[in-house]
Parts: sequence; C-alpha cells; structure tokens
Amino acid sequence: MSMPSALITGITGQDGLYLAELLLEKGYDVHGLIRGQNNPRRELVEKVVPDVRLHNGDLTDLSSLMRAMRDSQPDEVYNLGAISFVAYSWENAFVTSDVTGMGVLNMLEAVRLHAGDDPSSIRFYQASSSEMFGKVQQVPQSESTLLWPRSPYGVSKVYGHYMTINYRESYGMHASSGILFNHESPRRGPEFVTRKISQAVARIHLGQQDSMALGNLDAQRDWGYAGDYVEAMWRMLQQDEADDYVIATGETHSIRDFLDLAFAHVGIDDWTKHVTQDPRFMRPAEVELLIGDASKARDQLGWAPTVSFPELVAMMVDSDIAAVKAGW
Ligand code: NDP
Ligand code: GDR
Repeated sequence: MSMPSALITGITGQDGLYLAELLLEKGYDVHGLIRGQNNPRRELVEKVVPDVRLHNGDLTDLSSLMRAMRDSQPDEVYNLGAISFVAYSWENAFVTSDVTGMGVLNMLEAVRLHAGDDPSSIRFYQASSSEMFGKVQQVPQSESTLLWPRSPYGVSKVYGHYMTINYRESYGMHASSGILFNHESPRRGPEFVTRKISQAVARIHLGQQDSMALGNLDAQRDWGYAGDYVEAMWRMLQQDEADDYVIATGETHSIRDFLDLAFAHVGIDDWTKHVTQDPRFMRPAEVELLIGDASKARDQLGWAPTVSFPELVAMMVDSDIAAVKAGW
C-alpha cells in the first residue's frame, strides 16, 4: 500500500508544525500550504520538518488551493490556516472574515472539486474553536451547546463550522470539525496570553525585564497542550463517519492562575509588582469562561489529554528561559 498523503494549511503555525511532525512519524507524505512571497516562518518549517513539501497558496485564493490539491494529491486535508488572534480580529474584521470564514468555504470547494465523483474520498478537518461558544450559556460546553460568538474571529469560525457541516450533509463529504479549546506550547505565538506571560517571566527571572502589561486577568480558559490536540485531529479523520468533537481538558483556570504558577516556577511568590493592567489589552467583548466537555472524544476517539496545567506552564517557562539564555 502506498503511503497516505496529507495537506496542511497553516503549516507555519503552532498546530501546523506539531501536526506535520505527527503525520511524518506515522509515515505520511506531508504537504503544507505556505503563503506570501517571503514568509518569515518558512525557514523554521524547513528546519523542523524538512521532509514536508511546501506549496504556495492563500486561503483567499481558490485557484491557488486547487493547484495545491493537484500538486499534493492528498488523502486528508487539515484546514488549520486562519487569522487566529481574537484581539486582532476587531481591528481587521473584514480580512478575518475573508480568511478565517470564507477561507473555509474556499478550501471545502477545492476539496470537493478535486475529489470529483466521490466527494468522500478526501477526508477534511476543520479547525473550529471554543471561541464559537462566546457568551456563557452553559458549562461545561459540549458539541450541542448554543453558539454565541463574541468577536469577528468567533463569528468567522461559526461560519466555517456550519459550512463544514453543510458540505458533509449536502455532498456526503467526509468533513469533520474539531471544536478545540485553547491549547498552548513553547511554539505558541507571542501575542497569546500564555506565551506572553512565559516569555516575560523568563526575562524577569533573568533580569532582562521588570514588568509586563496585561488586560483582563479574570477570564478563565480550558488550557491544554497543543501536542495532545493534534493527535485528536488525526483520530477524527480515521473514523468511518465524519463528525464534530469537542477537544478540551475539562479544567478551567484564570489568567491569574497562570501567573501564579509561571512566577512560582522561577521562585517569585508575589507577582503583583511585575504585572500592570493596561486598557489597550482589554477586548470590546470578552469570553469570560470556557470549560470543555470532551466526553464524546474520549468515548469515540479514545482521546485524552496527557499534559496537566502545571506541567504545561512549567514547560513553557523553561523553554523561554532556555531561549533567552541562548539569545534567541
Ligand atoms: P497560528 O496563528 O499559530 O497559525 C495560523 C496559521 O494560519 C499560520 O500558519 C498562518 O500562516 C496561516 N494563515 C494565516 N492567514 C492565511 C491565509 N490567508 N492563507 C493561508 N494561511 C494563512 O494558529 P494555531 O496553530 O494556534 O491554530 C491553528 C488553527 O486552529 C487556527 O485555525 C486557529 O484559529 C484554530 N484554533 C486554535 C486554537 C488554539 O488554542 N491554538 C483553539 C481552537 C482553534 P502565516 O505564516 O502565513 O501567517
Ligand atoms: P484566546 O487567546 O482569545 O482565548 O484565543 P488569548 O491567549 O489571546 O487570550 C486568552 C484570554 O487572556 C486574556 N488576556 C490577554 N490576552 C492576550 N492575548 N494578551 C494580553 O495581554 C491579555 N491579558 C488578558 C484575553 O482577554 C482572553 O480572555 C485563542 C486563539 O488561539 C484562538 O485562535 C482560539 O480559537 C482560541 O484560543 C480557542
């Protein structure tokens, strides 16, 4: 049997890199979509996963997606590409809708057209998000919880989520959607709160910085480890039937809890003198509380998280201390 082939959009992102590593380990021929004439993260991808073949393309450009499908001939497509920073989505609502929302439709169309007579022959994964739950209706949140997004990003993800379900129902596509709660790692972008904290704590610990400015410290998130979450994506596409799954740890913590553990890890018990609050980092509408109920994924995919919250915080702070020491 020939090796299966996969195309990943968002290959330069946190999840794209972990997923590429996972699929290579499993013997896949891995392809990645990369955008821009000179993407600054291309070098990182080529260093971490040199066996991945990169194809130029953009989620807003259907013909480039069709070309990437033709050149990679994938059995599985993982649509991870998005403008993913919630705060940025208010300032750039149109482009977020185009990429994070309409981009999903473009990718579904590229898969459908490429698959021809048998639309289910290519399996499709959509990166849906707990941000779709938005305003708290019930906790823990599950696959059947009402969606009430609170940002242009969240609204765009809802569009992509329902479009994925619609293509499954309309064309019989094997299109699954993972409703993933926040997941972090040393590869998390520095604009997200966990990495912003782990980087600042490392610099404060090493005497290179004294304080950091944050926004709302009371929001609560269900934070897991990205390496665990890409395994769930792969498991979804190995099912006979496509479906939607919540992926989460089932625990929630505030930004303050993250600060407690991150500073304690470097021996600082009182972080209040190192943290200021700045209205610039407050959001026009906040998602106050996320806790996921991943029992469906546990029962049907046999998936469970392996990294605890304290382990995750320690992993991120240690990695940033090593990076600062190495002068990265
Ligand atoms: P990142 O922000 O790290 O990566 C986003 C990726 O999307 C990058 O590779 C980026 O490429 C790419 N991208 C942006 N715009 C375009 C475009 N126009 N065309 C093609 N690619 C584009 O996100 P994560 O890895 O954290 O997340 C992966 C996916 O999962 C995203 O869709 C995100 O919204 C979703 N998600 C993430 C969660 C999390 O906690 N991490 C939770 C739930 C969902 P470039 O280098 O060109 O900018
Ligand atoms: P989120 O992640 O919006 O949940 O989206 P982020 O880390 O940006 O924010 C989490 C919470 O922290 C609060 N916060 C701050 N956030 C940032 N970025 N910077 C700050 O200075 C700061 N201070 C407080 C926020 O208000 C928020 O409540 C992430 C992304 O990966 C999405 O793409 C994904 O869909 C969801 O997780 C699930």
